[in-house]
Amino acid sequence: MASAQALSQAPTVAGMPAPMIPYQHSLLGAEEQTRRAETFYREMDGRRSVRFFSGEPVPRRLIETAIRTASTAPSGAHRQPWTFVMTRDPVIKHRIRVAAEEEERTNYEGGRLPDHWLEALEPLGTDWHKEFLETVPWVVVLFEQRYGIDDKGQKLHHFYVKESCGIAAGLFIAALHHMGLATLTHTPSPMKFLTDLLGRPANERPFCMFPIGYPADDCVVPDLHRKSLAEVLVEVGTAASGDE
Ligand code: IYR
Repeated sequence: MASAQALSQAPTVAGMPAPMIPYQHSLLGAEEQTRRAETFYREMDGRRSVRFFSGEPVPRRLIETAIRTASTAPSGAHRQPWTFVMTRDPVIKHRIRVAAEEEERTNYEGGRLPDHWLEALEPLGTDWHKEFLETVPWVVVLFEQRYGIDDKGQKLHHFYVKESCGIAAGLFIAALHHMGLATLTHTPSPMKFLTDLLGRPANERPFCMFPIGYPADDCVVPDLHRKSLAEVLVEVGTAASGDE
């Protein structure tokens, strides 16, 4: 019989039930659960979007591992509708910067961003300058695949593409933070230029871009505060007896 490992790597086939394998799960115990929950929360609460990077190189392997982590995201019908494009090429990063700044200049100064949007960005201190796109060691662009191509060259339907890519993006930034790297979830708008610049096929659309590196020694971030639990959480209904 094939090992669970081998089965888990078998591709699923549309219209065919996937073989079922036992789920590997370890019971942690209440104390360990609480410890892990708190530790992970504190770690993630320390993450910030960074816009000032040092030029210190980052090994390719780390970025690959973050992409592998991102690619564990759940996705509609397990179609994994994403492509991550990574580059450390100075010429490509320069081209990305020039094109992004051109779009952003039109946003900020050419009247393309409405006043309420400019006002919302004010506390972040952002403007059209995107120097970080060149100073970072790596730029990764996450493309959403609006549809797939099967092995016969036919279009393959993808489901919940935005949701799937959003979750993958979340896992990606968590993975980078966990390995001591910094990034910015960057969406210069419109992003069509990335499709052309990076030579991506017609079924892919840029979803977001991540400059990745170490924060610069003098890196600053806006003093933002996160909403309290009470502001983001609503519990409905009554607890079952015995629940905490
Ligand atoms: N994409 C622009 C504007 C921008 C939009 C949002 I929403 C932000 O949270 C930050 C910036 C830029 O990157 O400057």
